[in-house]
Amino acid sequence: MKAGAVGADYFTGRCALAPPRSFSSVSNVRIRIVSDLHYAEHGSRLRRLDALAPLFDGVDRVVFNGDTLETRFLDVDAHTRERKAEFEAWAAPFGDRLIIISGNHDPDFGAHTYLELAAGAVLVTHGDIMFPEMAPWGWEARWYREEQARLLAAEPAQRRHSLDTRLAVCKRAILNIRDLSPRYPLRSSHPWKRRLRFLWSLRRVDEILKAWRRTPAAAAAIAETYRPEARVVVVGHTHRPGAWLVRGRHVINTGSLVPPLGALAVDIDGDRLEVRRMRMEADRLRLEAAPFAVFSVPATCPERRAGG
Ligand SMILES: [Mn+2]
Repeated sequence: MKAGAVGADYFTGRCALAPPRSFSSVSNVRIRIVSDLHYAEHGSRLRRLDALAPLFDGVDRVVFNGDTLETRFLDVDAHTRERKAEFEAWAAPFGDRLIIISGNHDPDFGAHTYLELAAGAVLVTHGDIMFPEMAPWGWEARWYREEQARLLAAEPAQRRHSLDTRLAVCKRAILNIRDLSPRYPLRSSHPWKRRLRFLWSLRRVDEILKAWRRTPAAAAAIAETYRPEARVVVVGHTHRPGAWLVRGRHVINTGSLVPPLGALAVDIDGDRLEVRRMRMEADRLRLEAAPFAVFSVPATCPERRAGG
């Protein structure tokens, strides 16, 4: 698909699947990106989907950049099925206004594994490809590393080094591990199982801190490796919100509605990119009026390679 096919230079067409058709007729698209909502998951502040309504105020499109909700256990868990049905019923009226990128908790949910916005200047992806272990703090870390390496090695050499392949492999590894593991489903209403998971997470606290430290460079490396023209990389995944300048690129992590570190929304309007804090207040999401950070996005990318 050619960049021109979607008109106003926001979607270049180089996403994993075709972008919504309506983009072809929109010339000035204001886009808001959030991530890691983890709807109705243990610990998430998002208990009611209608709390998300303010996200649609003042923008044309809203992007949920992964881990919107848990979708890995549809076959074994009624709670998961109910939440997904609820979500789909809630999302249906928004149609093309809502764009869903898959994460590691929802690896086969949504039409995209990444998006390129502002003519390729902004790369948006959940961030589960930042680490070979996918989530280095998880008990499955080694399994993911080995499974991703195995799947990648099985890809034809000419396809191995593309962003699409890399992300497809990541999502496939997540689904494979989920199927292989005798420990699934992890979800359980039993408090003692939650306690065991909590104790495990304490063991992994050093891995979480390391992953936080590695994230800005790892996100920048995605652009350096696959999309050199991207000046801004927007990720989530680690639940640590922030904005960093890494080797000439801006990296923004939109955090999570799972406490304690907080969540950010990224608004792109023309060449202006604003980052603002958001929080749940009385069951309604509130975005702070004053931006946390403002960037100017290049309208064109001179470094863009043809056909890359
Ligand atoms: Mn994630």
